[in-house]
This record gives sequence, C-alpha cells and structure tokens, in this order.
Amino acid sequence: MERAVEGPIWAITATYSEADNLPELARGMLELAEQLGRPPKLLIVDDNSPDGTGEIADRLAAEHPEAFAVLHRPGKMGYASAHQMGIGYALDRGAGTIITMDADLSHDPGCIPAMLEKLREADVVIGSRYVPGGGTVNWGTDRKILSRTAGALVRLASGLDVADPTGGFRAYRAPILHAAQFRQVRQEGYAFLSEMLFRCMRAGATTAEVPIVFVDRRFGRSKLSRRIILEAVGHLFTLAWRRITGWRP
Ligand SMILES: Nc1nc2c(ncn2[C@@H]2O[C@H](COP(=O)(O)OP(=O)(O)OP(=O)(O)O)[C@@H](O)[C@H]2O)c(=O)[nH]1
Ligand SMILES: [Mg+2]
Repeated sequence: MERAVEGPIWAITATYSEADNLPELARGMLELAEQLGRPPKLLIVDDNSPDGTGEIADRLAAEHPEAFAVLHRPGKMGYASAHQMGIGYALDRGAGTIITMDADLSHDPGCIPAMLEKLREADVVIGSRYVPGGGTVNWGTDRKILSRTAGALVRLASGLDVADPTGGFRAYRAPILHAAQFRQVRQEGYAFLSEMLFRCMRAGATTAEVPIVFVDRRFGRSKLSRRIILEAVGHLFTLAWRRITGWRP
C-alpha cells in the first residue's frame, strides 16, 4: 500500500577524518538536489576530526545553508552516537524522513531517489548489497565472508527478514524512529545497525530493500576493530533472547 511521506528530508552522515571524501559527497548531494523537487539536507556530525573535516563541513554549510548543516562534537565518540545525535537533531526540526549514510563515498547519493520512492511502501528502506542488482566493489574475500556471515547470523538470531541487516545506507519514516525509541540504543558498530532494525521491526515497521553497490573507501582508514566484532557477536545473543521473550521497545 502506498502512503505519502510528509515533511522535510534529512540525510545524516557521521564523519571522522573524511577530509578527502566529504567534498565529493557534497558534490553528489548538490547534484541530487538539482534532480529532486524535495532534496535532502545533509547533516554532518563531525567529531573534531584531526584532518580538518569539520572546517570543510562548516564551509559547505556557509556556502549552501539549504543543503548542509553541521554538528560538532569535542572528540571521537563513535559512529552510533553520532547518528543518534544527528537523527534526534533532525527529528526535533520536523524531519519526516531520515536517511543515514557513510561519508567515505561507499554510499552513492545517486541511490537516494530509488530509496525515497520505495519508502512510499515501507517504514524502513535498506540500501541493500545483497538483493539482485546490489553488490560490493573493492572488498577482499575476508571482508565479503565476514559481512555475509554477520548478515546470516543476525537473520537467524533476530528473525529479521532482510538480506542486508547490517548495511548503514537507509531511509526511515520519522514515526517509526520514535516508536523504536532509537535514543535508547547502546550498541556501537554494526550491532547498532541491526539493533535499530530490530527495534523498528518490533515496533511494527514494514521494510523494503533497494539494491546498492557499496564501494569500499579509497581514502582514509577503516574503523573495523576487534571490539566492534566482539560487540556484534554478543549482540546476537541479545537479539535471540529478545525474540524468544517477545520484547518490544
Ligand atoms: N562522528 C564520527 N564518525 C565516525 C566515527 N567512526 C566512524 N565514523 C564515520 O562513520 C562512517 C562509517 O565508518 P567507516 O570507518 O567507513 O566504517 P566501515 O564502512 O565499516 O569501514 P571502512 O569503510 O572499511 O573504513 C564514516 O563516514 C566515518 O567517518 C566516530 O567515532 N565519530
Ligand atoms: Mg566505510
């Protein structure tokens, strides 16, 4: 069933040392704005990046205040809390739709129109690497196996019926984020993404996936750590327990 999506559209991106990537992401968003009648505003949540990403973001917001906004935090506080803060900020300003995306050019703004179109039929749309037409570029075999295994384990533990439950390129309708109580999420890395989806599902969300091709970062360092993997493994047990006990947010 189609339902209109009301209100402004905000895209949230967390940045830590993305000075090599942010200008190109910004160009992509400005190009997108030319195509769309109702373009998203990109909120950049920067954690005092040592490479000057925050200053680049400030410049973008000064030059194109309709297209960019910035939140500065004093130091590196993590991907998840940056997204939580950004989502809260946009919802407080009346956002009807929230898009989340990475700033390292892995998530192509060109996919956003298809995601918004699909959001007419669902509460959450996942930009999915693992539906026909989707994929990954520049990933080694180890990264591919890790991602596929993580997805399969999350599906098994949680009962989530999506091909890509750990992908971070998403569009959410605002009411489902409120219902999911996103501010309560404590997980940090990939577990943050599966937790958000699980909460949405438990709050009654319908989900849909559109194919994306995920391009691995060309510049900057990966933040995938052993701690993040351990957290994700522990989270599988939390998901399974909550599924069995019929937990709701
Ligand atoms: N504000 C903020 N952003 C972060 C933090 N950690 C990661 N990010 C950003 O979150 C996004 C995703 O992080 P990535 O390091 O690309 O994570 P990934 O895609 O799993 O790993 P790689 O692309 O392989 O590095 C990027 O835009 C990062 O700059 C953080 O502590 N604070
Ligand atoms: Mg990345």
